[in-house]
Amino acid sequence: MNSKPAAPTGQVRPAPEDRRGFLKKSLTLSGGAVAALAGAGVARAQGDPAILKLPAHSTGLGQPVAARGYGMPSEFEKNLQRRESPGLTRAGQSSVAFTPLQGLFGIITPNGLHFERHHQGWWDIDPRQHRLMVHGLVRESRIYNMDDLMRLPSVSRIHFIECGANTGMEWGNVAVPTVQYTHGMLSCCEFTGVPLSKLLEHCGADIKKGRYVLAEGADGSGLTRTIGMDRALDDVIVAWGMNGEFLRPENGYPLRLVVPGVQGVSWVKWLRRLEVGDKPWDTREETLHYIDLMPDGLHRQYSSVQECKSVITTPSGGQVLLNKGQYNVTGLAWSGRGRVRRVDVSFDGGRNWKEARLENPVLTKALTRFNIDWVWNGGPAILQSRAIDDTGYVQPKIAQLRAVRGTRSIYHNNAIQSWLVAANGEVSNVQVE
Ligand SMILES: Nc1nc2c(c(=O)[nH]1)N[C@H]1C(S)=C(S)[C@@H](COP(=O)(O)O)O[C@H]1N2
Ligand SMILES: [Mo]
Repeated sequence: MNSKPAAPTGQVRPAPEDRRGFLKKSLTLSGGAVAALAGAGVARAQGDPAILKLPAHSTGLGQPVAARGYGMPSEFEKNLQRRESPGLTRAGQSSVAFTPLQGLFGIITPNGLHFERHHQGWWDIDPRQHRLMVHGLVRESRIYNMDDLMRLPSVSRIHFIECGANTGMEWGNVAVPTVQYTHGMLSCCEFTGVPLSKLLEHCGADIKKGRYVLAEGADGSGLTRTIGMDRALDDVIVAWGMNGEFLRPENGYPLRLVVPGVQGVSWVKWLRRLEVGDKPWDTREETLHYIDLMPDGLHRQYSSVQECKSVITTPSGGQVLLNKGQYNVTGLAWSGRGRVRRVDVSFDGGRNWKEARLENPVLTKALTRFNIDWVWNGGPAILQSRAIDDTGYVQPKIAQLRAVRGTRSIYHNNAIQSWLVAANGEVSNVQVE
């Protein structure tokens, strides 16, 4: 197989006369997601040298066990990477690397592909040196080391994390070509840690007077966010585990806050301090940033729940359908308020809708995978998905969102995404009123 270093999926432009060649290359470049696009017409077994000629792996001796103490993806999948959107920020230390949603299956994000967002760079902190202080309106201020924390009763829960700025570049108009950049500030993992409620109880927090908790990170940005006490006592986790292993350094090793349903900025990484208080702190990251500029010129603050949203990940911008016929259309849906109840898919820009299959598990405040069959007739088509959560909230069209929020927002864009499939099979990002 061809293993040339790859261009990003969005830039793949196959020569029309070499469709088989492109199919091979797309397998190499982008893994299973594009392979699925090959659709029908691949049953050409007779005379196929890939079957008739025995390859080395069928006749020789393979690699021994533990050749790699920590396993790595196949050589053929090396194009599936987190990527930085060129020119988004001036310094890589205050930037974003997006998750390649187009190449993932199911609902769990592999740890090495979890998106990254840092305000002042990431650190690999020695867990023996790390401390968490809990103080303020508590009976007893305490300082925990990692061993202390891991002796407390822990839970493991699957939740999505989405940066409030996800899809933010698309407020004014179409801005970026692929689902990696439109929706890739989104990941979903199983997190393990001690419920914040247990820690607060352990310190004797005054939950009558202390209506708020402040969380602070140990990185240079000293990132701080206020969390309401009701939420703090509900499902927030002080977490060290991520998909069965310790958090990755980029994602807050050795300790981060998990605030299910709430925008990423509240998921404080390298968590070092929790303070119980009687009013919101109104820190920089909740008064100047992560706020919504409304059409009347006022800023909306503390709009931290990520509303119901969905996106088709295959086919999506930058991918190419090789020929007409049968396809599996797949995507992700989620809601910061609970479970996804239903996802509808349109193939004609929102005129007609069909209900998609939700794959198990369908968990609260987690990504939900949906699938739906589609027979492409070879003509232009506009694909959309629309999610409804168990509160009955329906994901809005971009025009509905703009009618309320105006066009100058950055954060909290949960609009329906449209992908245009052109007659030549190329898929691109479009906006439909
Ligand atoms: N200490 C600290 N915590 C932080 C940040 C940070 O820069 N420093 N970034 C926040 C933002 S804006 C987001 S979206 C999430 C991103 O988490 P991730 O890098 O694990 O994807 O972490 C949040 N927690
Ligand atoms: Mo964020």
